[in-house]
Amino acid sequence: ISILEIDRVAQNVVKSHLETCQYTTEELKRLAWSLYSPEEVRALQSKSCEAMWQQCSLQISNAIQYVVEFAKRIDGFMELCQNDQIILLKAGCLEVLLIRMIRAFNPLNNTVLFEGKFGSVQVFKSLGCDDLIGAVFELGRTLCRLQLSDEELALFTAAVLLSPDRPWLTESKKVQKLQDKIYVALQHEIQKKHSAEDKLSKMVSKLPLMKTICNLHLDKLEFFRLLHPETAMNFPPLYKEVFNSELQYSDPRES
Ligand code: 4D8
Repeated sequence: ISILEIDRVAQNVVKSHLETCQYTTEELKRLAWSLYSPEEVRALQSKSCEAMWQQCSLQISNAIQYVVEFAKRIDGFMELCQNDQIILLKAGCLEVLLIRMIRAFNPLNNTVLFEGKFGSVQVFKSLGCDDLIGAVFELGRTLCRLQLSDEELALFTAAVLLSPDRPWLTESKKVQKLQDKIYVALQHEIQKKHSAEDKLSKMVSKLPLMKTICNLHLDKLEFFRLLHPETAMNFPPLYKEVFNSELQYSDPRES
């Protein structure tokens, strides 16, 4: 592949990322000052488990819409068959969200942006998913240590989305080719800076923890659905579509 093509890939992916991030880096910097007050934290903690799940699924569903838009703008994604587009989005969107989370994560005080303010693990207490939340915050801390630029973030999330090893893909060779180019572009981007040469392998080494978190989230959701079927039925359609365990032919690109 030519250097020209790699540059074109990088430009397209970075542009798509910047156009589909709901907050700019400047906005996030300003927001970092607004923390939940102790009273607000107490109020969130005393919410019912159902209400908090509803709130979180809404936030996730909202963020997924931007990931779907990101995918659509990546050259080559829309040329994949519809079946594969759906498989890649369903399998990859939580991982992408978890990587995107570092833009909205403050490692200095271990807080994340949630509904306009920064809060610690305490904010999510009433979900009853301490292990899941603990793992999410741990990932946030370790990913933040890598100090990824928006360019690196864009290329990394695109590479994760275009994973050729997702089950049931029909054209995984096509996906592989797209991912290869993105990884070359990412390596190229990393080399531009004086950053450590093993940065890419450090990034890739976080993928197993992300997979663990995704599986933990699915387990929690399944259990929640058993306890509170009526609440789960009212989760946002996009959240249900993406995380439904049943095999079904829904299309997250349309919600
Ligand atoms: O840009 O859309 O504003 C997390 C959710 C991020 C989950 C969101 C969340 C994000 C996962 C709320 C609940 C990551 C941004 C804000 C909301 C991703 C946890 C924190 C987006 C990046 C930060 C900032 C709870 C946004 C993991 C797990 C959910 C259950 C339903 C149990």
